[in-house]
Amino acid sequence: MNSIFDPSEHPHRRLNLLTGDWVLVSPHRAKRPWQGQSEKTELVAEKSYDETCYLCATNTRINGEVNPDYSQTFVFENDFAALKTDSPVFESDDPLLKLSVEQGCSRVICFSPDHSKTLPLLKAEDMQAVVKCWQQQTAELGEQYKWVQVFENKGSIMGCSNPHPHGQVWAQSQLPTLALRKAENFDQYYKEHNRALLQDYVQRELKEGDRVVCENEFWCVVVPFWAAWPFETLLLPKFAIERMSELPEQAVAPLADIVQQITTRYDNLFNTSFPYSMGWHGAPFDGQSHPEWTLHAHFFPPLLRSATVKKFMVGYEMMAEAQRDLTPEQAAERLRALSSTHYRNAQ
Ligand code: H2U
Repeated sequence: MNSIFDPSEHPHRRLNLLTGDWVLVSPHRAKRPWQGQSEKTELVAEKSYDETCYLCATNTRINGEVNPDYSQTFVFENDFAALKTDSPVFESDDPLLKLSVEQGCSRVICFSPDHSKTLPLLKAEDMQAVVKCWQQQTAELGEQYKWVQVFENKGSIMGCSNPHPHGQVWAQSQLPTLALRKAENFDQYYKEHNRALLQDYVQRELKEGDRVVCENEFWCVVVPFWAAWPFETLLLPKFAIERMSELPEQAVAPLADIVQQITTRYDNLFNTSFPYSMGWHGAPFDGQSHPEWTLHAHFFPPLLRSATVKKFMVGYEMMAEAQRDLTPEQAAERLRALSSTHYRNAQ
């Protein structure tokens, strides 16, 4: 083995500054053969309207309510909400069996009435409507709840229950585990450097360039240095902003653009409707300013080497820590090289 360290050759660990978790990078393993499980290719909805879909306009949902004849986004209270507004307050500080009742609400966001249009396929103005909906929902729920989680599960492989393009927003009164951990790490960095961690990080990534996938005047997408999923990305602002609710008007269209840039590249990677879970993290709504926080989004896609072979986070990952084969730099290079025109629009 070569005695000079080469990150694209030699196993090493990288620290995720946001979670405090390490990830093991084993680049030489990318060459191993695969005879394991294959996933089904994601079926792409062809029809703009499906009479059996619970989310299409004018259709009846499972609880008997009829969806309006909506023209852009449509938000409704989840009929099977994971959080309830009126759970009775209760705490148990038992050292072995701790419990704390949580109050909150969960809503479903239909991105558009078109059953076949995932985010990269929406018209620019319809994608902007989705961004404004994320902003409006975050602002509204932030009035009442400390944490507002906007996210999208895309594809059945990620547990998405309905092909109609949609996301969700959950709001709750306590900070969930990952938000709390991130808040602590942002706080510590701010105390040490008097700057927001992610504002320093985005400048560093733009300077280095090899993990940048795409960018515009306001936003950029990188495969983070510490990415765990093969094609995981981080969407970052190039300006100071703490929360989605504070999005300035001039950054809305560029945000819609960058979301379409990254999701188009994802679909083009394996010529499939690329599955992922994505979500937004911004400063908690606790009535205070949080200069240590920077609004950002994560995309966590499960696919590894084709539309049908996914990365399994199993034995070592469950028992020790996350592990990846191809390096974040190699993943960024592949995503960057892809066309920014969606393959379904290219013919
Ligand atoms: P996912 O596909 O990401 O699971 O989200 C869809 C949500 O939509 C799911 O949480 C809700 C499910 O509870 N839903 C309704 O609230 N009403 C319906 O009629 C169908 C689905």
